Amino acid sequence: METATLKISGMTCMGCVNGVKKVIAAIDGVQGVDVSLEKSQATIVYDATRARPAQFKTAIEDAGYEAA
Ligand SMILES: [Cu+2]
Repeated sequence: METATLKISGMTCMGCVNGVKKVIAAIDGVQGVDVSLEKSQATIVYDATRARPAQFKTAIEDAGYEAA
């Protein structure tokens, strides 16, 4: 398993956090996701043979936030 950390901007409440969690968790190969509103950060544990960090960024952006 690999761990990716992404900085997310645009999250303002727990609804945003849950929305981000949901889109990340829906990606094939994602084992676990933790999103911190305080740190504006997502920590994602994933299977590198099935998912790529670029997909996380795209999913977050599609959900309406900025990811880096
Ligand atoms: Cu919100």
